[in-house]
Amino acid sequence: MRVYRTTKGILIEKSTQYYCPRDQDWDTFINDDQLLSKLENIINELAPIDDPTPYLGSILIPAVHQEIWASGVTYYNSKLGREEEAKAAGGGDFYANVYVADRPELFFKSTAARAVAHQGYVRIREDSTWDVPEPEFTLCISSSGKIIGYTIGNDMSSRSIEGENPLYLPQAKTYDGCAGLGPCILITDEVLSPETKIHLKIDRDNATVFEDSIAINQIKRNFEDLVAYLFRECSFPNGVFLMTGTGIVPPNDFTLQSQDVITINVDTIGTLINTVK
Ligand code: DO4
Ligand code: MG
Repeated sequence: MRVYRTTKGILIEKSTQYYCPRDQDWDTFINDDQLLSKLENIINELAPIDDPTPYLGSILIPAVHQEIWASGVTYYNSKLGREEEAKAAGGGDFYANVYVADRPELFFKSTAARAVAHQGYVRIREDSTWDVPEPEFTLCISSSGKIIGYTIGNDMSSRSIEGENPLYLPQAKTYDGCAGLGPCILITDEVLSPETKIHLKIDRDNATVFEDSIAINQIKRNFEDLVAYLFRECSFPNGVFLMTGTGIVPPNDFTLQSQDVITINVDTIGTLINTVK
């Protein structure tokens, strides 16, 4: 089942039918360890709506008071890209070391207010010269630390600022319009196929300028370990989103431009599309 937060209220999608529960507070609704059975109960009481178009045309970010965190250097491609980018500044080893360390790299990425929804405008920083999207399989986690669903994240990143000095990471990663999240949350009790693909496409002037895919089984870490580290000394009263890292790194001569259209598709979840402002 998929759950959307929209300007018209919550939308639940099951098979090809859509349901709209009334008067639900998003934070309470989503932060539920039994979310799947709650959704089943709700739709058993409701008739499907005739036309979901107005809801699907007004999708909001699936976060209100949930923080958005991110994992780093969880895929080999990310380790390689970062090593290269930070070499001149003497920071290459940090990335190689964290790739093999027990403790993962976890960082605070964004509040909901700094992130944008499906069809929203992400930004590149004015003081940055080298920018990429990072298409990331993203966990939706309840306040108790249970993974209750999955969504898609775009961890927009300034490679020029991050490459200048690893200590600049918060500035490379967190700024207004620094992330896309959505379009929905996939709620399922089925184990996702390890072959689940993350696909990134970047279009410029109606032509594709970069495209690549990676399967989630190429990740070096397991999702439960990432969550366990995140919850070690942090509590999340409304739950939290955790991006799990990028496995797709465009070539070094690629940088995003204004009006580029970034499309991230993950099998079974859906497609997150953002344009660069
Ligand atoms: O260490 C820098 C950030 C890494 C990251 O965002 C990623 O691997 O996805
Ligand atoms: Mg990332």
